[in-house]
Amino acid sequence: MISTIHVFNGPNLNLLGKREPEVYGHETLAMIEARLNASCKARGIGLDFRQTNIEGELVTWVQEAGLAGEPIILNAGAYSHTSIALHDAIKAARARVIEVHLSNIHARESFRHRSLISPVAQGVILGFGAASYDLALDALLSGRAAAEPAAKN
Ligand code: CA2
Repeated sequence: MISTIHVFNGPNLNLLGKREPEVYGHETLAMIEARLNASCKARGIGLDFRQTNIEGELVTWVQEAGLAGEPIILNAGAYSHTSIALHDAIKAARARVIEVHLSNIHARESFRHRSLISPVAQGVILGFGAASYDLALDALLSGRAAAEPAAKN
């Protein structure tokens, strides 16, 4: 039984809907949060939705949710491509982590093609704009994502 789902957002995602709509769409982070909140509330599940521009804060949040064994939807932004610290935190977490991206990172600059967190995520959803978050939430709520964290290499 899921009691709380965490959605953690990394650097610059606070700008969503305010700049570069051709890449990231028109929805703001607050709009995504409101929609996910409605889906969770209807099922009596708590939603913890946050954004930070600080790498260490994301690491701490993953550690905390991991200790509680609560699932995480994570858009780590540019830290997805650079952060060994996040990779390690996810690997250590007892919680399931679904990596999401708004854009198809493989169709963009080559420095975005590699994600250091994909190998330790339960699954990855990308390229569907703001709907990437809804698809990740649906995977958790529908039970289509396995209930236990996958083995993490
Ligand atoms: O596609 C995604 O979700 C990304 O995680 C978004 C990150 C980017 O660094 C990743 O490679 C892919 C960037 C988020 C920046 O968001 C902005 C939104 C509006 C204006 C400027 C940046």
